[in-house]
Amino acid sequence: MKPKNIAQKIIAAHLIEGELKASSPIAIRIDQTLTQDATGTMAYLQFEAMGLDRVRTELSVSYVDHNTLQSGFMNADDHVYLQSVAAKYGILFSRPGNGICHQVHLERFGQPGKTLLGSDSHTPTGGGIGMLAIGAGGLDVALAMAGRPFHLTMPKVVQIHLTGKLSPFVSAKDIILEVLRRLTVKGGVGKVMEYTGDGVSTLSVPERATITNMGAELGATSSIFPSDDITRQFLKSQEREDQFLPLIADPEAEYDEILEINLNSLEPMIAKPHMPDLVVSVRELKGTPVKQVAMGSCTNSSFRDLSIIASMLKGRKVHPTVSAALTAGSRQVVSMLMANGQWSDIIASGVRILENVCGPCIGMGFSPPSEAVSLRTFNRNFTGRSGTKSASVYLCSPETAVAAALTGEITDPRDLDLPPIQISVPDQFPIDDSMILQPSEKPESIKIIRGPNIKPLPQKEPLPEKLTGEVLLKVEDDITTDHIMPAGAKILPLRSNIPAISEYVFEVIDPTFPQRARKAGGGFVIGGHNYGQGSSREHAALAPMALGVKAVITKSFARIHLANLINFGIIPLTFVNEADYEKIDQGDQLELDVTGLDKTPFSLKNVTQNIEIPVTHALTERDVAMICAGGALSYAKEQVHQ
Ligand code: MIC
Ligand code: SF4
Repeated sequence: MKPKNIAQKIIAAHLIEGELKASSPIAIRIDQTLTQDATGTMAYLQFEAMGLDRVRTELSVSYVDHNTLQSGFMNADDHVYLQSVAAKYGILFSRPGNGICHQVHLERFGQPGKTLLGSDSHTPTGGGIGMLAIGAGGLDVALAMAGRPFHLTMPKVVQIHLTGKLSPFVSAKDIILEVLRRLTVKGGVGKVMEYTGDGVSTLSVPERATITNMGAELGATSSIFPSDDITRQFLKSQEREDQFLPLIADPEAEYDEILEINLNSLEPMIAKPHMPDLVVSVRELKGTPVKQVAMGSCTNSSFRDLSIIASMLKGRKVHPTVSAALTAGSRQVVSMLMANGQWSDIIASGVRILENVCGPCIGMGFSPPSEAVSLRTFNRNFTGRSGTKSASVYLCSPETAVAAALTGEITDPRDLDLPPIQISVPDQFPIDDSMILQPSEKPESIKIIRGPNIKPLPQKEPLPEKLTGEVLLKVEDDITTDHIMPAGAKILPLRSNIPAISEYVFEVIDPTFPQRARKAGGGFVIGGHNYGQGSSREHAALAPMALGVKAVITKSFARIHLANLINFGIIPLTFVNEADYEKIDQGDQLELDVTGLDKTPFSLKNVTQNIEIPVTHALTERDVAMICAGGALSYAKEQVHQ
């Protein structure tokens, strides 16, 4: 048999359709799913619409960690709905405050060799424990819960070969920032990043998870580490050693690309505003005044990270010009730090303690002051995501964040002249799953509770033969879903209410968009490369659909957003000749005959400029069928009952 790398091994063991040929369509069986509250309400409304009485996965977990501000009834309504759905349909429910979905899932449920599909783009955090963990839109996760396979393009596999060992005050975050510096936010599209080499054994599971987490910023389908003795030890410390499975690539396994990183020579790195790939060394920005430091998020909130933070803060105070805050990844992490006394060191330093949730990472509080420089141990720094459009957000390691919190300026943590810190991985973590509720034993007695914030799913008509309308917006490369459908404290509570949330589509770019779209009766959007990168939020497709967006024509798409557009019946097209992007202006009238959607390329007519532009797509037969049916939900309803 042909030798396989780790990604290919897991895919082969779960393959339902297709073959292991890079870039060809495949479908895989999903063992586990996770949802979070900001995407979960939609996912469960869709699951309910499929009419099943129970999930058909090995394990499904519903987390509440994003929408926890609860200023008003909306978030709280969603939580109650999610809790009732979980109880009824056989889903575990991680209560608000228990922790950030990816950290808790790693601690309590992640299993080497399994597949995990999550309605959150940072689901690949699970790759740190050797599972194939993939982010997707809520509808795809709902389908997986219904026992349907997940459809994707067979990824290419990139070998990231790590050699050597990190120096003191250089950490896992610096590794992934270096990968982003080299490969950019488009560098991982259609690929799985697989980590190998002797450097792997120097990294603990949570450090590996920091790297696989932020692989999402490469646009990668997933990232994965081998499952080795360190993985076994981690599972043992979580009282789950029986779930260990060794997993390494076959000796002669082939990779589509290779990247070498020597950990010995790596230094602290930092991503500048407003993209995670604008990475330079921390030394290059030395002395930049810093107003805010935010520590935590699913990238850097493990016991290892917070213990480093506490050790560096011990006996020191946050600089008077800096406001610093921290969110722990889970209650387990907090318990550990309380037990070893480090929690007090953090509090004594003047760092503000926030809830164990996403919080500032998604603009849910702790927004920076106007024009401020904010250093964050997070994974995304897109314009406005922090809640302050004029702020400059930089992404860095916990070590670099503490250095700035102490000095009031960007500082290489090695310049603090602190003695090296050794964090020993605990042999045993305190296990307390009391905030993870088990599903009901009498599901038929559970009534689903729907508060007034939960509005029915919007429907879409089957596709007409001809699409006509105006170009409502023309945007550049690397537009994120935070641009298309912003989050933050004001907008996030509307996630279960599509008519209301639609009012904010493209708010960061052009707040007149919703009104113009409605007035024009819908229309088209033109984009550059990597359109829709970033989060998995299907609201970035659903809300434009509700405003009448018919097709999006770009130079290229990001994976999850492309799938979400198809799921909601918006046609994703790309230019045959990239230069034709210049031949369409905002306001132009377009005409598209879609009778032969399955035959490409076809012609897009720019009526205003009286020219024909060839466009194409990479839709599978199944995708075309879904679009013609008016979206995946109506299509799926037929499928699950077959
Ligand atoms: C994010 O980091 O952008 C989010 C919020 O976690 C999203 C999901 C969402 O928009 O609800 C993601 O990464 O998928
Ligand atoms: Fe939450 Fe931020 Fe992680 Fe998204 S990236 S899951 S908002 S902590």
